[in-house]
Amino acid sequence: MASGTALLYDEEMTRYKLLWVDPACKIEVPERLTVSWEALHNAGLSGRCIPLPVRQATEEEILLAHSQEYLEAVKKTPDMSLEELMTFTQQYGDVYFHPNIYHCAKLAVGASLQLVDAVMTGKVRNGLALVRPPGHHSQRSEASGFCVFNNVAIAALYAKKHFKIQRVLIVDWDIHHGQGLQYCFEEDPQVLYFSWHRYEHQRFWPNLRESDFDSVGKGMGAGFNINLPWNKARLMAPYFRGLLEHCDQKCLTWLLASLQVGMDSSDYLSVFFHVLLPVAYEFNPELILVSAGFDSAVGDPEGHMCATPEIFGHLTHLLMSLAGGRLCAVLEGGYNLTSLAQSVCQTVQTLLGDPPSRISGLSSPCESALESIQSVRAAHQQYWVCFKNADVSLWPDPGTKCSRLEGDTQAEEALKEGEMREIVWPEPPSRLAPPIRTGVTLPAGLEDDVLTSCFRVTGIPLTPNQVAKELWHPAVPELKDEKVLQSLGDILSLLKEIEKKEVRNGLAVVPNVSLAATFGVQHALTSLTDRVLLVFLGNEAPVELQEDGRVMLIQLCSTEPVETKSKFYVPICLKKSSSDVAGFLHAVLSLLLPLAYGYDPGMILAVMADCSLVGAVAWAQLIGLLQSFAQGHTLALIQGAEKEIIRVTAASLLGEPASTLGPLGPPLSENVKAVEKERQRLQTHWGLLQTTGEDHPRTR
Ligand code: Q9C
Ligand code: ZN
Repeated sequence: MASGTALLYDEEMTRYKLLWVDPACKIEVPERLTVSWEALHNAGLSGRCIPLPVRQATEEEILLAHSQEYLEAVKKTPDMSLEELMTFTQQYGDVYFHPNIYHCAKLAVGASLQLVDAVMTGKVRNGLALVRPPGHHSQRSEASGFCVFNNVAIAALYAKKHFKIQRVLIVDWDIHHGQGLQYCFEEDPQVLYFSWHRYEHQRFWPNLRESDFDSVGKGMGAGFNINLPWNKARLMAPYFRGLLEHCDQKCLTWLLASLQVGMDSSDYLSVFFHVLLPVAYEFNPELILVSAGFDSAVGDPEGHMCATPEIFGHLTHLLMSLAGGRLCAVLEGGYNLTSLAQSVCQTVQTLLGDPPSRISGLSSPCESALESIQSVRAAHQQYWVCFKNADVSLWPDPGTKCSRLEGDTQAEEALKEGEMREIVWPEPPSRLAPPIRTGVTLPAGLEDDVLTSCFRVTGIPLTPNQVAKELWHPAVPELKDEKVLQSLGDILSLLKEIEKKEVRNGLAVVPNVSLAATFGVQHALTSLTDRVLLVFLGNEAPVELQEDGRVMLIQLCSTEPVETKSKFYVPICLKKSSSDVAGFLHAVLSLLLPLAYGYDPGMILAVMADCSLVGAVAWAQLIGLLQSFAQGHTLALIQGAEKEIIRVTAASLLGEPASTLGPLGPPLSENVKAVEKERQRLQTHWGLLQTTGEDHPRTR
């Protein structure tokens, strides 16, 4: 299995800049690359990456996405005078040329192709190309939005051509719509393009009608273009100015901070759970390209969003379970140098396999984000079975909202006033990872390649007395069983290693999984954390857990569970779940992940009590996804000793990408119903479960 993270960078790409006055272009500066590079160096991250040489793209490669005429025109720019460059620039929008930009643009494409080569040949698992100029706005015969050649478009076409792959997913998390990418692939069913972007009903650049959610692709490519517009910012317009006038300086600062004009981490994650990830799993990509623009992070002068840099660690992690982990990130925008550098570091650290930071205080997506989510799910309902049963009663008519609203001008002025104020946010905490990734305690005779990379932990068998002291319910018959007492001693040692920060996560194969789970939860609450998430696959979960919110139990079972009103107990009854992989995945993406992000546990227990409930591959995917939480502190407990399950669990805990789930059919409708029932029940408590606007109370 491929391992390692490639980093592509060449100082040469800092050697062009804006040579005249243009307010629209002054933010695209060479320092964008140098600060990113230095931040990676200072955080000790670049040293852990595999450096790959950057090369120039060939003309043939550039022609994969661009016209001969356009290439010939750009080719002449190195010899142009300043005046000629200015004139040449004027035919395009929001872009500038420089005598050295053609050279840099060839390096930016070449770096992206080198990365694709390394990932597709298995030389590395994933990587990042730090490049300038960016690419996603550039079109067949047109430069646009600081972009000269479309790096990611060429990378996708190159991957299709040279590696004969049939499904490439492009995730464009830059805050602008990559219209160049959309135009390039809108008729191509082999390239799924997803973009979210600041839109404001067409009032934000590039102001295109076709950036709205109803542009779903054309012809054979219908369904393979997904636009999620952000429309929030100007809603306060009529009130904003008046408020500002009656404020003193301090009150003004507070007001601007609290009147979020941009989307935040809750909005971004909701879109991943309820739009991108379901489609991405159904699409089953062989390669993921990320148009990694960081102007979608807090502090950016273009995006004005509120998501902190940590979110990119999570977005990256959520994608790493797909395509066998083959992920190539290519820099696009990002204009606040501090925010950009932090976001780049978060992305690379996740690519390297370090656990993402915990994110606390996640709430509901805002009303406008919910409207966008609902709209895009409705628009794509006919193309993706994952949306078949989605509740999409409301589908706002696009195109009716793009006229200027009353109060727009005032709001724009007010926003400008806000823009001049410096936005501050806390520096992301350092993501220290314990020296040992995975500790295991196993019965004798279980040897395997994967398991040899794990750290063996053996404990001293507990006495029945000790067990009684640790447990809430001491009257357990198995107490005298030596094997049980040994396994509890093993788990105790494992948890102690985690507590000492020597070991990140663990796997224990145990004879009595219910008892082990109760013991593990109880001990974790005593010594490790105040919130444990217990994910239990089996019919007999230890449900007699405290009701004070210190434990959240998500149970996947095959028999009808007891009715519950608790917001910390989530039973999901799935029929034939081992064959209904799509139903299982639906439960994970639309219920389990949002709940876990909302709960923000300090420790995860993932318990496999009944191997017949879910196949090894689906389980391995779940274990991978769960490592988004609790700084990677996952303890997996498995009943019995089915070798394949043990092997894939250890591999996932070690950070190896799980095998793909393969093409997914439609989920069983009764399973979708079971999941939906729980989602409906819980969505007022856990806002990240929401997928529709209006009829549900806002919690923000
Ligand atoms: N304030 C990239 O992020 N200027 N390009 C818009 C409206 C164009 C952004 C002006 C921004 C282009 C790669
Ligand atoms: Zn951008």
